[in-house]
Amino acid sequence: MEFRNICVIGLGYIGLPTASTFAAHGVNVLGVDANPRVVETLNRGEIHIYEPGLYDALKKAAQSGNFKAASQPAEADAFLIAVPTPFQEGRFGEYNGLTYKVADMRAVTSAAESIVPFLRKGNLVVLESTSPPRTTMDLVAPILARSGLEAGRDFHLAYSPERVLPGQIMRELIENARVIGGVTPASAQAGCDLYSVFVKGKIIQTDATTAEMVKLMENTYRDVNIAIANEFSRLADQFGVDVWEAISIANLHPRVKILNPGPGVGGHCISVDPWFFVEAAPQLTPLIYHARQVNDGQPHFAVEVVRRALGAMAGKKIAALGLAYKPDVDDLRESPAVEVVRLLQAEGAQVKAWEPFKPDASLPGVCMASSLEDAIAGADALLLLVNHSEFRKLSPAEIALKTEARLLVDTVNGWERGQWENAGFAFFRLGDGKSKSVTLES
Ligand code: SAJ
Repeated sequence: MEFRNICVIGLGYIGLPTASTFAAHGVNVLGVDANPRVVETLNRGEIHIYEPGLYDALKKAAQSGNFKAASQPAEADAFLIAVPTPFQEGRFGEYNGLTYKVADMRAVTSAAESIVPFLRKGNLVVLESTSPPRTTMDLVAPILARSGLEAGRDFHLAYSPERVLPGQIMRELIENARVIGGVTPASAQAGCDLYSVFVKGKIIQTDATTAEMVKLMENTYRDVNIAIANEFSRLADQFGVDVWEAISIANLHPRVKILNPGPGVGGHCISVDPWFFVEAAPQLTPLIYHARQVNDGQPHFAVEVVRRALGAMAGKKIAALGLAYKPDVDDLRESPAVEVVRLLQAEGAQVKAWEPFKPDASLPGVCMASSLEDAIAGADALLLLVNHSEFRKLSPAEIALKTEARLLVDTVNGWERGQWENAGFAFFRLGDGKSKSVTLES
């Protein structure tokens, strides 16, 4: 199949890079977003999110005339749905006394509904949003059937998850292997024809539900593996062992690859997607459930480390460095760093947060600093929450001149103990049992 015009619904972290990559490869793309501010920003030639390389790609796409943003879809050869699938705020499911988070599929539902008036025979519709198993068959196909056309017979329908890593999206979109699950083999083939426009990695065709499950399995696998690293950090702390050293030694084993502990697991993918399995089959997912519990509990462990370093928290001034959910991105969604800040404030600490990738972030109850200097100047302690490259490069001696703080807590293993101790700082690190022997509280 050939695709001249496509419509990408949802212009966020996945939809926008995908739209601009198609446009850069000569496809005429209409980008659709429900938020009028996003549409207006993009049509002005500006951009509402940060992702390395995205701004330049979009600029080129707009200059070539291949990209335009709008609030409503229009007729096209293919429709891509790349909208968020978060979990529902404040709503939980229950199984055997355990509560679990449930998916909020409203954005997928309304994106599918918005396509109905424009769907024509021979079109292709692809769902990219990470979704609970069977969403393509049981949610999207019935909505599209309201057009009077049947998926697999009159038009093609496929599920093709994005699997790109924020921070490296523009490269991974092209280079990663891509799975395409069709409601029929012909639908998978149509999806393959579409993505072949730019994908250089292997394209694997399968059925829609397998593709949905592949995506959830990947992120669940990572979540469970981070959970064990986080659990190791608590154990190491208990036994006076430096978990970072222990992990680096264990990882010399040819069949061991332990991930990094930290203040928790955030973002809109790994901290959300495993719940889709739990919601779909709570009786089958005790491991997945408990891994989520471990990772969601990790900000409390980070706070415990801070408490140990600072003693009573009331009135203590803490400079929190980083709020993003992981290094070198501007995304604050489900960020464990934000959770740590909130927990510290609940204990009476006065936290000032500096996030270089989103200095103008506005989070209820969180006091934002205007610069690194502003955050650290009058602080009692520095708290490293995100391993941003620019934090790793800080010079301890220079920082010592800019702050009254002589104590720091590193939750991400971003800093060298010796360097900071030489500059006069008492050094505490999450999962580093060696910090236990230092007691500053009088
Ligand atoms: N994290 C750790 N320790 C680690 C690795 C990560 O605590 O060793 C934390 C991060 O700090 C962050 C969270 O986990 O808070 C998730 O970060 P990530 O880099 O593991 O993953 P994401 O959410 O940015 O992207 C993931 C990727 N999935 C996998 O690696 C299996 C990506 O390929 C997916 O496309 C993406 O989810 C998605 O959109 O689903």
